[in-house]
Amino acid sequence: MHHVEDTIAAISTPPGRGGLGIIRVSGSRALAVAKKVFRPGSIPFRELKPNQATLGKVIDPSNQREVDQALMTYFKRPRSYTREDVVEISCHGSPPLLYHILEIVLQAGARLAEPGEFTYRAFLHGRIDLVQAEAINDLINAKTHYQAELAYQQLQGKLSLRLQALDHKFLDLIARAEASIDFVDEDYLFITPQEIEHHLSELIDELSSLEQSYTRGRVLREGISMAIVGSPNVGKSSLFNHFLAQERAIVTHLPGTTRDIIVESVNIEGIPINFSDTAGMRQPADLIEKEGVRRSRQAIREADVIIAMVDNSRPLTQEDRMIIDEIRQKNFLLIINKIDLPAKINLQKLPPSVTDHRTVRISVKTGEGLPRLKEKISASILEGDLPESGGALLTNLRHKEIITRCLSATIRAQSSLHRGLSEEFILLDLKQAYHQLGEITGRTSREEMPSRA
Ligand SMILES: Nc1nc2c(ncn2[C@@H]2O[C@H](COP(=O)(O)OP(=O)(O)OP(=O)(O)O)[C@@H](O)[C@H]2O)c(=O)[nH]1
Ligand SMILES: [Mg+2]
Repeated sequence: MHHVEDTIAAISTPPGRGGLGIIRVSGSRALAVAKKVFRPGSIPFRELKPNQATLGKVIDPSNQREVDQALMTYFKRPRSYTREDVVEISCHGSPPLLYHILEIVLQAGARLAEPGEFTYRAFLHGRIDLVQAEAINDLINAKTHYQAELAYQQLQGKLSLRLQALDHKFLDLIARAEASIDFVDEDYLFITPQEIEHHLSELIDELSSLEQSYTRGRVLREGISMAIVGSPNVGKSSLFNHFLAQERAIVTHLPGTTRDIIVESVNIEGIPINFSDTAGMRQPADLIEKEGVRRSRQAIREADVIIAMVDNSRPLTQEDRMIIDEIRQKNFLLIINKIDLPAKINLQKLPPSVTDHRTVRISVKTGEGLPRLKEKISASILEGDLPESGGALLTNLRHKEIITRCLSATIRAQSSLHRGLSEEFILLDLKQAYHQLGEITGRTSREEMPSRA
């Protein structure tokens, strides 16, 4: 377990070479450690001011040799990332140099920080809650712009605020229900059953809406799966290659070129997508093609979004219609490709529900319609209302599972009320719900943590 009394240090910049490398030190001895290893250029060490970068030299105390020129910034507690005294030494980003300076810092009285220990201290000292600590990790690991934006909003406390509001509601309801039990003889109702009912249904609404936000949050965090399907030769692999910006799948003029599923991840409008190119669907000519078609069907079943492609330069075939029929229940877009060629396609026979707003006309060859297709894809995934509400989305499975448990406990409390059970029973579930909720923000574990870990 971590010793929170220790002064900790680590290289905070990523491994590898770069213009700058930063060593961070946090804890009660941070300044004392810095004093041994850093000599300011123009002022005595004791005159260093917080929040100001000072140019100077890093010194190896064992032989008084200069190691590097560096900037040192001192953040005085509690106005620092960890709420402890923090010193940052910004030197040149050379791995052997950084390791050498880290060693000097450790010899001067710091201990090597565990992974995530700076953030853990920020949590421990109440500067951030657990949701925000997790957001820092998400932000650092974000792969797309939206993921970064969502994590940043979570770090700014949007989700925490929404959870805090819930927390207060629970606490208020619990307090008033308890008072009604404790002062039952006083002929004064602290809360009527109608009021309890009102509060409970408010809580249930809010918890359900949070729970539902997880699906959209998950899309942004983990991405979705999307498959292109269609008859042979319509241009599926050509579009796939276009999105990948490389000639990943073989494209030929021969129908039946793609025989197996190819999956790659791409990033469309900031959304991470697991994208599959599939074998053209038709009456299979041989065993391999038969297996290919079976896999295409499976891809249709498993994908979150389907792109069904047809060819503008020829009339719809039996196969085209069969495919469109198979995907109608799914979230899909109908793509009419090869609009650079004369139109021979007959869309009249398709139901309006298919052709209305879900159709995009493109030519992979000339590039026409492709930007609009990207917009359509992101809109079909996000249903158009992002990212304003983004920060208060649940993106994390841990959070979602806790909210689900909290919701069930609240629903149990409501049914106890409906069955006319006494406040004690309702309170039991309410307290459990409140306890669950605290596990998201870390309130529960902080309450249970000994004050000195
Ligand atoms: N004129 C024109 N030709 C295109 C367009 N897109 C693709 N093609 C051509 O259509 C042919 C088939 O393209 P593919 O991408 O292999 O088609 P596919 O749907 O993957 O075919 P299978 O793998 O056999 O199912 C190739 O000769 C492409 O160059 C387009 O927008 N316009
Ligand atoms: Mg193909």
